[in-house]
Amino acid sequence: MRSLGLIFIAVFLSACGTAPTNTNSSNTSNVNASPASQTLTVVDTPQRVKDLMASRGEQDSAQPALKIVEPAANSTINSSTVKLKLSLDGDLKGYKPHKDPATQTGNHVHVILDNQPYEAYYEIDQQPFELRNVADGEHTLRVFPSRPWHESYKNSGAFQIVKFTVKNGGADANKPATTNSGQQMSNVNSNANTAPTPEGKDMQNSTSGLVDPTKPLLTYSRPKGEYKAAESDPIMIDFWLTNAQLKGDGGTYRVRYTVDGGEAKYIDKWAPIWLSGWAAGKHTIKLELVDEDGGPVDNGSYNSTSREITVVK
Ligand SMILES: [Cu+2]
Repeated sequence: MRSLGLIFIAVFLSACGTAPTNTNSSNTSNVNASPASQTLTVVDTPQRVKDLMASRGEQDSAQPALKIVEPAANSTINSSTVKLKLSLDGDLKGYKPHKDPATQTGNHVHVILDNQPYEAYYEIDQQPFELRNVADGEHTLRVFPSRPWHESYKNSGAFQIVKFTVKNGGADANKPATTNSGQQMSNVNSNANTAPTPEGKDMQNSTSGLVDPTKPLLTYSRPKGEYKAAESDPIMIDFWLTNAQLKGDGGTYRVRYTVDGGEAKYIDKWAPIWLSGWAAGKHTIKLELVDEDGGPVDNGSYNSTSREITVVK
């Protein structure tokens, strides 16, 4: 509420012509701006990403086809640790998930349990991946391949969703969510020193919504987490769409985004957008799938997702 108030004050001041001269919208340096008065503008893909694209040869036009081998669709798992196995196929053009140890970046797969923020899975054919402390109940798992800068591949076959159920899994409902990606085994009874350490993480408690995978579905992907230095401006919004074509792509749907509860804006073509002008601090990004009149399109509540990110300058 306080930040809304500040926006109104800023608008009022500029309407009266008494605003400082450095608040025009083309000024993206925001030297004197408070978080409340940020003005976001859609900008071109940043040069650093264009350079990365160019250095990757044909990979950007790959058509990766991802399959969820495990958990099997509609299976029941009697454990709170859910092992994930993927297979990658299709026209890869050199695309391969792998984290480069030097840069700590690389191609990876976004893995989404229910409607939680995604986890990154890098070594999909080298190391197992597990979701830990998964609560009893019905769940969905969504996966899709991503580039080092977290832009998803959007060809058909790239996205997969399965439903599964955890029964008597014994997850600790009181366990607090961990915020880092704890790459070591969470249990202490492991004596398998020779096994590769699984990638994975303790999950927050959640269950699936009443999601129908055959109906229009918006999957929130980015932004997520903390943004620093060159990555903090511009910041990419990216998402996956299933069974829904946007207005600008010949369909009727729209994706609505709202930052910090401000003015709603629309994305009418399925592609990432880059927003510049972020002030340091926490921000909330809401992505919604709506029909051509702006009405909500519900699918188990997944089509309206809010995430908090932190911008560090
Ligand atoms: Cu990513």
